[in-house]
Amino acid sequence: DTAAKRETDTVGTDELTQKVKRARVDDENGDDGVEKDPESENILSEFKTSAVLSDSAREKTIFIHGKLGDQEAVVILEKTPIREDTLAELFTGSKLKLEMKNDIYSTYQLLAPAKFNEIKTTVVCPATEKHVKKYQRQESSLVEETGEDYKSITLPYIQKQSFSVQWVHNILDKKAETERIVFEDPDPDVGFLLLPDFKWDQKQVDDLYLIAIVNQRDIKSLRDLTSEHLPLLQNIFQKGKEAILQRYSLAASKLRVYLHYQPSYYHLHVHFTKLGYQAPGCGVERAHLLADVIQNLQSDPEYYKTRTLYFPLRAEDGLLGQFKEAGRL
Ligand code: GTA
Repeated sequence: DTAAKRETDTVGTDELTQKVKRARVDDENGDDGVEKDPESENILSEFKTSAVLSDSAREKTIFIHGKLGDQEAVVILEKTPIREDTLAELFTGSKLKLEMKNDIYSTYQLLAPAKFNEIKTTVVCPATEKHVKKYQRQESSLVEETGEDYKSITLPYIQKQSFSVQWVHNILDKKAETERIVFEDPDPDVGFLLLPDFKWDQKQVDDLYLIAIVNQRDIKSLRDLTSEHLPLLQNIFQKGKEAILQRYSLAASKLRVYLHYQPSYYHLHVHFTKLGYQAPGCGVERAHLLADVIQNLQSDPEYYKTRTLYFPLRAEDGLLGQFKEAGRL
């Protein structure tokens, strides 16, 4: 059936991502650049670019739309941070080409060994039209959503139109990313899985990014939370912080722990990022600190059902169209 097919497709896509990741690790480990692992073939050699969706010289990222075989795909390339533990080898093992010298100032092109030139690569394939729009540079508008607007505009829209959460179910069902799990509480009500977000390459703690995915499958977002969920939220907060301290020696005071509203994926999850790291979506218009969420529900059990919530929507987001049609913008 369709659900089963979609599941196979998603697992297939995950394998694709794993292949890309393995290729990256192999490049790093093998100095001769010869591929020994037959699974590390470069699937992107077949990629045909159709458009650059967005790019940033500052972030050193580029989001590309194109085709992999006959399937639509989005490829995200991101240059990775320079790590302190690689500096000695970077200085001794590179070639240095002088560009200019003026008094005490000089600039060079440092030609580093291949293993330092990795580019973190994310592939979404097959990508839907919604994925293409998500990664396209667009202007945003701030939307004001009352509890009523949620019921009459947002909820019907997300029930029809949101991204598949198959990847989340694959994680919870241990069909994908099992080896990446950092912590697990199997309790069906207050339990969750903590694992690295796929935006984090886990090479340095400076841009640490993990997500906690709740075991309960029917909590869509912040809007569904009531005081009934306090034990769940407190459990994630407490055990998530402990697990990160244990695994990465990063104290709770160095973490930004928050939920997105609106999220992209409507299965409740909590973002754990390093405080100093400006993760995409950590601005005040989208991120809600878990500590505040807990306090708000303690003082008003129906806080998130009744309050007006504010969030940005991109120009091409169908939900924005719904708010406009309803005369709410
Ligand atoms: N471990 O398969 C997955 C997976 N997927 C499909 C999404 N996530 C996953 N994690 C694992 N395995 O933090 C992560 C996402 C995100 C979280 C969902 O789950 O990385 P959300 O529902 O609040 O959605 O959180 P959000 O924040 O809109 O999604 P996302 O993808 O982070 O997009 C926000 C912006 O971040 C994008 O518009 C883009 O500007 C930027 N971005 C997205 N992906 C990348 C990337 N790979 N590299 C650089 N920037 C990126």
